[in-house]
Amino acid sequence: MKEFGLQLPTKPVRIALVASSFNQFVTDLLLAGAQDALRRNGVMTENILLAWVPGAFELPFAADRVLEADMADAVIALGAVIRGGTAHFEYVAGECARGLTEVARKHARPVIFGVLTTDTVEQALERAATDEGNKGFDCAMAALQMLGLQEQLETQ
Ligand code: INI
Repeated sequence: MKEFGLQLPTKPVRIALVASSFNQFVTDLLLAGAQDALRRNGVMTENILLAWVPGAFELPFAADRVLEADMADAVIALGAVIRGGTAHFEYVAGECARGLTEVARKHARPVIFGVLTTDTVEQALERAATDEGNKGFDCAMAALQMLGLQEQLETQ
């Protein structure tokens, strides 16, 4: 059996962070976590791009443009959609997830879903915590692991 495990890329990679300014008190924490994971794993600052969008609904567009311009090998989309009793939640969260999936397929590059979808602000902050369980950190690791897998599959 041939097995390809979770491995970090051996070559330099370019990562794009696309972040939503809606609920920025949460996305700032996700961003800090993602940047921390990238730096700890040797991604040079000059190989990290950061693009802000107004809300999670706009994340797919930004991811698509960045990949279309070949500015990154993988995109990490960061957002926080908090229900707060509005039906808008379903549309924003659903279209964001659907759009990001479409972008990943279109460009055949990893697009990582770092968008929190929670009922409350407290739940969102819990998942963006700086000490443990930061979703941004986890998403950056996922991006690197997917690029590591891609590298293994392309060179085997
Ligand atoms: N955008 C978010 O990122 N999070 C939310 O919780 C949210 N809510 O609740 O409405 C939200 N709405 C804005 C949306 O993403 C778009 O920016 C807006 O509709 C303009 O297209």
